[in-house]
Amino acid sequence: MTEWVTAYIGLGSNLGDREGTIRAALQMLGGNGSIEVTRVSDLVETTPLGQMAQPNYLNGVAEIRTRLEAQELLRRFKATEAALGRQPHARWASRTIDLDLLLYGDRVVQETGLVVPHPDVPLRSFVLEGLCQLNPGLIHPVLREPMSELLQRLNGGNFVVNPETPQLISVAGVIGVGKTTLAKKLGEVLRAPVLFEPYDTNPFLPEVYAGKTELALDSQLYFLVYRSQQLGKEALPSGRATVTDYVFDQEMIYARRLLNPTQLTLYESIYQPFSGIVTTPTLVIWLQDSPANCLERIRRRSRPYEQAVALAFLEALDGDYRRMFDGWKACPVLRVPAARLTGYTEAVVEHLVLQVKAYITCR
Ligand code: A4P
Ligand code: MG
Repeated sequence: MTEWVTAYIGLGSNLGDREGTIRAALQMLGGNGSIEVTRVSDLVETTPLGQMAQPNYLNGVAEIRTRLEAQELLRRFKATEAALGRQPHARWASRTIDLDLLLYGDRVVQETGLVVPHPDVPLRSFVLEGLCQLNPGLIHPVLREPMSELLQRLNGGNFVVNPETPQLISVAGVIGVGKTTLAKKLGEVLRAPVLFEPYDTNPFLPEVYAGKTELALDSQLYFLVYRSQQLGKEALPSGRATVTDYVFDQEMIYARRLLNPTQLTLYESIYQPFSGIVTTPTLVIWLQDSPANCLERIRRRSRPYEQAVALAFLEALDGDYRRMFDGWKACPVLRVPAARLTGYTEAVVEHLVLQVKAYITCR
């Protein structure tokens, strides 16, 4: 027995009377003096994660106060699961009831058979929504970010870390925001290869910037071919991090801005098959700054052909990125204001890398 600790339980069921079993589990847990169930979130219908043919889940979160040690609490969960008919099973099989210890106060536990906070918390909207509903100010004790911020990164999605696929981290944002610097830094700290945008080898780009719009299609095709080679499914190692200083999908943004209607129609029909063969990012880092600040950086780095870029163009791109990421479902999006990275201090980099690691596996 210990002093009273507030903890959060992830509730899940996808067999039998799902709601009845969840309520019964909470009643059983609360039926002894060492656990008090204080609040229960809405229970929501979710489709099964992990691409298995299974019935839908009912998921929710409960807040408890407990005097049990974390390991003892987990034993109670397992006993309750067994009493409610959960069969010994393969990992991630259908279950009458699943009780996960999401948080135990702000303790961090890394023991055999028990990891707290539960590593899937940052990946699941239905868990974060439940936590936010019960305690809007709750901070993730390892990531040191509000649960509401973690929720926003998922855009309503639920994700699974898959070590069998390449762990692609793509840095996105308008020209001049500082993507390359950030990508290099991440590559260094994660000891991961960094793939750069081939802007300096694209023979058409300076001419397009100089006003030769008839070469815009050539320039876009150059990027498309080069990027699809960089990001081809066979090109990146599985289970390891790779960083890019661009996101593949930005190609459509630039195409819409730079191509005339005839070029765009042709480009779109070519884009589709290419987009099918590239690796989907595991995480996007969207670096954000005002278009005026980006223009200032472009002036300072003085790549000659970029000097023609106008503020209005950067403003338009900024809106395009916003629209793209508002509807982004492919992976979590970590929004980083450029001002927060000023000087890339050790503390800033450490915090950023902590966030990144929550969404990938690094072998
Ligand atoms: N374990 C370690 N840390 C913890 C913790 N903080 N809480 C160990 C609970 N258990 C923890 O768990 C496997 C082992 O993890 C335990 O022996 C324990 O020592 P388990 O509950 O027996 O097995 P599981 O539930 O299949 O695995 P796990 O890792 O808990 O996965 P999840 O997150 O429960 O995933 N789709 C939807 N839509 N909704 C779901 O709730 N759940 C799963 C299972 C798959 N798909 C789903 C859902
Ligand atoms: Mg479980």
